[in-house]
Amino acid sequence: MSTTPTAPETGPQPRADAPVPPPGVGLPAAPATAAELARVAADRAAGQLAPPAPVRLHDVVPAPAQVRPDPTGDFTLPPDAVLRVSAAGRHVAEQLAAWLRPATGFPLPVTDHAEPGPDAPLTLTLSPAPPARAGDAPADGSPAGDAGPADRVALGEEGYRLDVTATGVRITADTPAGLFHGAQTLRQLLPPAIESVTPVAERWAVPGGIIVDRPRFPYRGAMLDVARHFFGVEEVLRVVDHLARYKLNHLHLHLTDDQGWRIAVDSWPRLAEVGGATGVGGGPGGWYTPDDYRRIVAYAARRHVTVVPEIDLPGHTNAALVAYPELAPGKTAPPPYTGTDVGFSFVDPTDERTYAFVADVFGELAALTPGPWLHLGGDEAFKVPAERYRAFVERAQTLVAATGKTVVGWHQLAPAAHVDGRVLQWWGTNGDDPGTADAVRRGARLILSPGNHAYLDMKYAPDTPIGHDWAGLVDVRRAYDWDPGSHVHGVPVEAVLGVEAPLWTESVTTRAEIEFMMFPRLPAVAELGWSPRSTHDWAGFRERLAGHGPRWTAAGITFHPSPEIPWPHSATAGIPRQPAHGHTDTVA
Ligand code: TNX
Repeated sequence: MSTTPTAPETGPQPRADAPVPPPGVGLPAAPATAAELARVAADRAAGQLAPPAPVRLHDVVPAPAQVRPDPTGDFTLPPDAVLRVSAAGRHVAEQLAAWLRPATGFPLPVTDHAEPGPDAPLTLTLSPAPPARAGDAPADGSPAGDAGPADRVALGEEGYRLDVTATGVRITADTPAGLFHGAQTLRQLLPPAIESVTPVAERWAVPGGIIVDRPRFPYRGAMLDVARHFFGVEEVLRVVDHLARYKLNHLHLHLTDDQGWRIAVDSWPRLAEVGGATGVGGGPGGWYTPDDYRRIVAYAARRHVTVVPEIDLPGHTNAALVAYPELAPGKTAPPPYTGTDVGFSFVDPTDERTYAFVADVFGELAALTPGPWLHLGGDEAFKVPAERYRAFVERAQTLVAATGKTVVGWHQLAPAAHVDGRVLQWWGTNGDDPGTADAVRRGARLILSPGNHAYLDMKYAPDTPIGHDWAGLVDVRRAYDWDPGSHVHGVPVEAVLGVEAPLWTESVTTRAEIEFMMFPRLPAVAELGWSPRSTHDWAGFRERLAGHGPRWTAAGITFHPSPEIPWPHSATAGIPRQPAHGHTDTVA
């Protein structure tokens, strides 16, 4: 069931200086009959009476680089809307239509630009952006805020332009990724009920104006630890959707740890078969077959998310040692580990067999992974003496680089020699880190995951029922109030590749608990990665974020109703204050 929304031609009249609608769109020039005259008059009256769009153009998370609202340009999606798309953007248009069909109940057919047919109210176009003009604001700098005349910034690999007028919505980008991000923005500009999986009676209004947008940093990610507790493919795909909503473009999978090895390796089959059979608390564990992993990678790729697989070495390897005692320093298998301590295990750095294992595992993983990154861990190898550790890491880095991929590792890798392109993931809690700054001077780039701001496994508050607090409590403000561009002393913004929010899962066991820890902090970190620093504003962010609560409720996404956010009442109704163990879906 749905109401009959106002037809596109009945919206408020465009201002004289508003963009001219393409021919064939808008009011008929000269109605021929009295009946047509009456219809146009009625439509005009309805347009004047239509309430403003419930969402404001400024409400998008992450905040766009440039926003220029035009209240006379509000648009209402009609039931017979068609999406017209240039060929290379077809897949994005199909995705957008699939997001909008369940709640609207509209058929929303997708047609090719090149095919004959009426002009459509929703148009997605891949076209090279006009070159940036001298004096234009850089998209990653200031001043941004409202889009002024300087709305011709180069859109780049991921940018887009969204034009909403009374007669239609147009998204333009240079790449499918840009179109996809623009489509996610449009989704957020529709009323929250757009997230409903069943048809809703609603006026599907979009606020008028122009958004020109592109990211501040190229790497924006989240990590899911599938080693402490295993999460199946469906759970991971849902996490990919969460990332894509907020324009995050990397999913780091922590695939191995003491408690479980989660990816099948043909040349070392016991890694998954034996090492994958355990998990924290003695649960059944699990692992991904190559086909499972390919499915995740492909699903993510269609959402412009790159998978970054991690094999954690030389520590965090108890599960591998259980499977292959020859890798253990004493050559005897340790008992399987289902606790939550860290730092006790390591592969034997003095045995050549260990390096054959490293080469085989990363070789197979590289073949399965289209993305450019392989993460080799490197954290908390407390039992390996510093010199041994450094020598091991330097060989492992070389073996990873030999697969043709770029090495990523936790910032404990810093003392090791630089290898081309190397990226360190910094998880410290004190930005005064000379070792990391030195590695950056030697060529490393940084992904920022400060434990006391970006760690999604930290508790929000003392009474948060799951999570850690070794890095302190991380409420939404703490997740939001830091600057990746200047966080580590001596690391210039040019060396910052981006941000990542890791979710370790020692105490996280269900889909609902994943979401409870991610929302609402994931959008906070996403905004730090995407939005120009000049848009940073806690007061504005909490207001914008509040409007997302009803969206998550409608989409069945569990979230922590943080008291810092002025949620509308409807957003928190029905949301449990604490995640229920064993439930995957706590919201109707
Ligand atoms: C530290 S941060 C770890 C993980 C734990 C996490 C818990 C890092 C690279 N290693 O092994 O799961 O703390 O917060």
